[in-house]
Amino acid sequence: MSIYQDILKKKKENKLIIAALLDPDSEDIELLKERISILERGSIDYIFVGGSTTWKNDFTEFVSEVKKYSSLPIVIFPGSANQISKDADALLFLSLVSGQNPQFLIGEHIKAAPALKGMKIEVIPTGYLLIDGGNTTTVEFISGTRPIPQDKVEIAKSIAYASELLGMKLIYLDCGSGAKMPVSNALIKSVKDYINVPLIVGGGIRDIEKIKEKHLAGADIIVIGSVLEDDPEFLLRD
Ligand code: 1GP
Repeated sequence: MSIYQDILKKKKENKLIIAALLDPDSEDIELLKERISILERGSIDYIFVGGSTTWKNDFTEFVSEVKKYSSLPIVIFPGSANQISKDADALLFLSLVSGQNPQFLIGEHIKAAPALKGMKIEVIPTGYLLIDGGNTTTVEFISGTRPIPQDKVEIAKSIAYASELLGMKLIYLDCGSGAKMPVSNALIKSVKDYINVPLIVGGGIRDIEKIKEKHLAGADIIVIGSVLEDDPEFLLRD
């Protein structure tokens, strides 16, 4: 079964999907084996790998290391065309639809296309909306786009549905890594009711109650990153 079929199946069964984000720039490659063995014991469905920058670790080497230690599906959540690897199971072909920067709407995609053509990796077109989480995140700086204020619900809904009409198979509402506050339940619900494709929500989600709340509001996939860096055993205590 493809990753996308698996997501659709779980969505239909109303089963919460949790993705743990490993950002190569925040991880110590030496400690990866231990980090992944803890993730494997928690209730994680997928490992997402990616980030706004790749200054610290070589991306392809990092994904190979993750694959070496993990039996969970690996999904690339790329910050640029440089974040591609044949060792991953799928790649979210993210278009930053909340902004008007052509580089992240189509530019990085053109650069990545020839490499993806020769790979067996499952490519899932995804509309990515950056939402204001109360602080300036790395993705805002790097992408040069402004996040959508949480009360501009109609804007978020229109962008999400326009993305679906353009053929995107997933919609991702993200406040960015380390956001002060996550996407509100009200915004999640409004967008969810307006689209048909599965909804991913991430950024600033740091406790089990919030995970449950966001799922109840309509998130099919919850992405958690920073909390697992600060407290690797977070999901083991559920
Ligand atoms: C960032 O949604 C992810 O793009 C995860 O965010 O690191 O805040 O959990 P956190």
